[in-house]
Amino acid sequence: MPRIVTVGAAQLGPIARAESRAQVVSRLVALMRQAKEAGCDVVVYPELALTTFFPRWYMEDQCEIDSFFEREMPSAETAPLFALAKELGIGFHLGYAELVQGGTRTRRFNTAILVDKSGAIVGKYRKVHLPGHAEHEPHRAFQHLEKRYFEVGDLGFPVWRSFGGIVGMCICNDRRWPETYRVMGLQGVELVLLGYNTPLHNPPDPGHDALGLHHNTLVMQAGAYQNGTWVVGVAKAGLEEGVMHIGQSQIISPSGETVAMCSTLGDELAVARCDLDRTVPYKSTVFNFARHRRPEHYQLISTRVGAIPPAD
Ligand code: CDT
Repeated sequence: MPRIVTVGAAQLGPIARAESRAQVVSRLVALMRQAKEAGCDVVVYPELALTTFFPRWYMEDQCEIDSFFEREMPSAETAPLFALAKELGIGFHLGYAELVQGGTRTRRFNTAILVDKSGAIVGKYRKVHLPGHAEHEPHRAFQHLEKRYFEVGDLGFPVWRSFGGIVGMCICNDRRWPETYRVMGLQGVELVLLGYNTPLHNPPDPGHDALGLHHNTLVMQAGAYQNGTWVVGVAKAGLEEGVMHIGQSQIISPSGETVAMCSTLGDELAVARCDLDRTVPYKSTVFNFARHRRPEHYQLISTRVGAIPPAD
């Protein structure tokens, strides 16, 4: 019997700075209804899906910075999303900026949650690989201040039994690191959900710009194949506050092949029926970790490489 999870990759077009949470949530609600009509079990929204991608701006006023963060989830503004999920019987993945108050200090994370078909939060992930910089770099065309506004996530890369399989999450830049997938792969992950905001222009090395779409697909396809898992990557796309972001939200099978992809830079749903049992041939043969991985040799090799004397 196949284990089908029908997934909707709910790409968002740009979100303006002036757009309210209520306006954004109404866009998310429309995509959720569309996903239900398409037979989806779960709908996946992008990274920081409730606001514009604010790390592009250097800000000093903490009140202004905190206006982009959520203090509770669900909140009054996001409650309609949870209510609709429960009413329709559809799960969702949502990225947002999380502010945690308590103890001696306030903490801020780039976070994603997994919500099941009853509208209950079943998983939370906090972004580990924060790209960019912490100080203002005025020479850049725009900033990428994730290192300033967020702490490194403190939850690791857990997986959850949900939607009839083993589900994991990561966020944007995490998708470029093989460790992200492998840590979840070692826990048997079958479906990785992730959102991204990726500017087309890379200020530190514009030479990458023409390869942005290639690298996006490359890293997610490699992560899927090398760990025998489905990967769903969802963009916030298009020209947002003067900065162009890539789209090509896509659903990738454990073979490493993209089976569905968005073709616009706006709000758009791409749907695929993901048979979680298609992970089995990969996890049981070429990527049977217990049988073929050799972690003890990885350690030996790195020690020996370090021991090679420098050339004259
Ligand atoms: N949001 C995010 O992590 N974006 C980065 C941009 C490139 S690094 C400045 C990414 O890896 O897509």
